[in-house]
Amino acid sequence: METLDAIRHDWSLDEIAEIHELPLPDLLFRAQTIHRAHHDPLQVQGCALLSVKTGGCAEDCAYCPQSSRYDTGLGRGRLISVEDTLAAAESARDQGATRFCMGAAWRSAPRGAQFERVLEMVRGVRALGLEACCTLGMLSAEQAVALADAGLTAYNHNLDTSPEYYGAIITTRTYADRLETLGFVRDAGVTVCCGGIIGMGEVLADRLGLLQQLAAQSPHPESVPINVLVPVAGTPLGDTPPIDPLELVRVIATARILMPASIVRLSAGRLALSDEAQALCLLAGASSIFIGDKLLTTGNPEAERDRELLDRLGMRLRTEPLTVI
Ligand code: SAM
Ligand code: DTB
Ligand code: SF4
Repeated sequence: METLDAIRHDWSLDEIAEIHELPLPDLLFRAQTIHRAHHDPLQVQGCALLSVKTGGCAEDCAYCPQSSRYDTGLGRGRLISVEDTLAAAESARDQGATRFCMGAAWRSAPRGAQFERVLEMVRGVRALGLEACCTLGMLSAEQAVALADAGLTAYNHNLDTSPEYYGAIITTRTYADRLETLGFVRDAGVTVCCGGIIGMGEVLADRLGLLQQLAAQSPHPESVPINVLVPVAGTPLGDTPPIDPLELVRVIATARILMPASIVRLSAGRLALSDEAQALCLLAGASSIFIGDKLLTTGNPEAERDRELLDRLGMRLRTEPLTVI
């Protein structure tokens, strides 16, 4: 048998399926064992999200309320100011976040004044003592280096699903496009935040395929957000039925086992989960949540409610940033 927590990039789909299909007590035990060897099991990192440019995106991601192809009532926003961004970052810090993620509904990060403004936002967020993360769509190698020079901690760029199911969800860009941007981010020395979404009508093999692709990256992404689809009326996936939360627990535990040192984040979709389901996700090895009542455009539990939940579990928000670069 392999060493339980060896860092590997060559997991086969059969091996991943074997882990994912373990009896839940065995799966959770294995995930906890690995989690405790690499992470503090009582601490959760709070991240905050801010949409710095909302809606009007040219891509056709079937889950996304910000695509200009669907009528979700969002309109077409402009890039907000550095001042507004830093005010939001400061209040996120006051609520207990140590990582601040700025999202923009762009196919690719723009050049010129708007990009310069994003760099200014990154510098300002770092100056507040927060980790800074951006998700701006595709990047060039030069843009990745400029973000690194501004002090960016992490870049979020999700693979979303398996290569096989990808085409059913997005047609306007490819898996290879995503991997290319991730390569630029890695080469620039910025940490990688890369995960996906479950509950989009995919089959089990797609979840296993996504996990295989995430773990195949070398080094593993430092941060792996696992989102549950938030169905938004007007998008092609607006009527998708909810998944069994225990399926989310299995995906989180499997990610935990495949990528022992990575931070697995329980990301979008928590409003639809019971406190008990969220507790199981944390036991399965998730050690980060978004705090604050808004994700990018959809809702998230109130910070106060999350504090109460962590209290009831005897867990707490980390007070220090996790990633130092
Ligand atoms: N435009 C950039 C991009 O796609 O890379 C950045 C912003 S995009 C909204 C960031 C991520 O949010 C997507 O990759 C997707 O994984 C996630 N996301 C978007 N809409 C979602 C939804 N309705 N439910 C769950 N996750 C969602
Ligand atoms: C990620 O994986 N989840 C976050 C973050 N990366 C940018 C985004 C979730 C968005 C959920 C839908 C919305 O609020 O618009
Ligand atoms: Fe645009 Fe990102 Fe939404 Fe896709 S997920 S439509 S790229 S904002």
